[in-house]
Amino acid sequence: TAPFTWEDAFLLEEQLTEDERMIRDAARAFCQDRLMPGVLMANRHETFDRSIMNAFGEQGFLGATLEGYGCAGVSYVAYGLMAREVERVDSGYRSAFSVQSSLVMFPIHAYGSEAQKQKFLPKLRTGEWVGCFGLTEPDAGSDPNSMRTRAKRVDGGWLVSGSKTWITNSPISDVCLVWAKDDEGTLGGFLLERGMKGLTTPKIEGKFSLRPSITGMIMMDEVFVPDENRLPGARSFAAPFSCLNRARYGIAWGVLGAAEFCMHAARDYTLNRKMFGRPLAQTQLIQKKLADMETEITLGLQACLRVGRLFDEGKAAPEMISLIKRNNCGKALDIARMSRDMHGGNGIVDEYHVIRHVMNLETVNTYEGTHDVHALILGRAITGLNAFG
Ligand code: TGC
Ligand code: FAD
Repeated sequence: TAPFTWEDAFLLEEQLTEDERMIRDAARAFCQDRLMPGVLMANRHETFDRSIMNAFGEQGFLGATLEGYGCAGVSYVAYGLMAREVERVDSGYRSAFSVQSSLVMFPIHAYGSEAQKQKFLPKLRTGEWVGCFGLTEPDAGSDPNSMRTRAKRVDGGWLVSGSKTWITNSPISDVCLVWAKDDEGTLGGFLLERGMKGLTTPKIEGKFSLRPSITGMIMMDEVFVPDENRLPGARSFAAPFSCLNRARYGIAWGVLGAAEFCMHAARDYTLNRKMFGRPLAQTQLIQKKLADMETEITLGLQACLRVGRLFDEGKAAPEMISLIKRNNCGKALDIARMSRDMHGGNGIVDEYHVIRHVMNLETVNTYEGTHDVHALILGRAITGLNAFG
């Protein structure tokens, strides 16, 4: 009979190319050596180490799927494998990586002018500059179409006014990609640069989730944005949603890295801890929990690989991405909570890292389209009826 490897139940390894395996191995080593040692204190003190962006740049992580401008041009499967390794350490670090790559560099690459690409992409690629993506507003979360931020036409450019909230990296960003409606009600993407008059980016304090990531607002009081800073190719919501497709796809891989960490920790802990004269891992209930974790991680990874291959062939529908984003976030959150429970009292201590993943995954289940919003996207596709009204 064929052997069974619990760490790789469906032999994902065999389904990757040699290049993808190399990228994955390098990403795993970098994340464990460079990111893991500082994460406990970053979480405890709610601090983001800015130099991580430069380190991502040195590793070639930022904008890795893009062609030209010094970017690596790797496959979407390779991008997913990187996200999985980063999020094995922390969802907040994966946020920093995915926002810069999929939500800032991708739209400039896809919808920007040649001058915008030349000006922004090389510095974003190295991490010398940090970017953020401003779509959500205090009164427009799941329904970004109800946004109030406006870009008023003036001589030579636009006066942008409004506020964005829950914006990853905004307090440390050199460039903020802000989505706003113009006088005609057409959606546009505007590149606001640090130092522009009327632009401030206050930090949101007191998060109990994603604490190693910095989150803030973008406040805009008639910020003058010259014509050359509007993305010429972005003319509707299809533009920001095409960015979200890429980030959501990366999240679907990423959360399984967090889930794998939590499962491996639960396995180690219950093998080593004895209660009632035997290892906890030798009890039926614990084995059932490990079997559930193994099943969901294995099915989730296989689904990611399938959608990743379709992405690389240009055949990934947005609903496929909703399916894996929703499923994998929900399952990863369940797995992290289960692992926390299996650690008993120790499970609430940050040194075991599991409670941090539980807290983080609450955010990941909510951002980039909540679990229920993705159900409604799928429901719309299944029934042909739009529940969003
Ligand atoms: P709807 O009528 O569905 O679509 C409007 C236009 O957009 C097109 N479109 C898409 N195009 C590409 N990919 C997709 N996934 C697309 N979804 C829609 C659509 O074809 C249409 O195009 P056109 O050319 O005809 O205008 O719009 P709706 O207003 O009914 O939208 C409904 C809904 C709920 C699906 C949408 O608004 C939605 O996805 N809401 C969730 C909001 C969200 O995900 N926000 C994310 C903010 S960014 C973030 O959270 C970053 S966290 C990052 C981190 O730290 O890692
Ligand atoms: P709401 O839209 O108010 O939803 C509240 C609840 O109502 C949810 O359970 C939702 O599922 C439910 N709901 C909504 N509509 C319906 C419906 N029609 N039917 C049934 N239930 C419904 N945004 C950015 O633009 N850029 C970023 O970089 C960014 N980073 C983030 C970082 C963090 C840490 C967090 C927490 C959020 C971030 N976001 C960002 C915002 C994120 O995308 C939003 O929080 C998310 O889209 C949900 O919007 P909301 O919080 O306003 O919730």
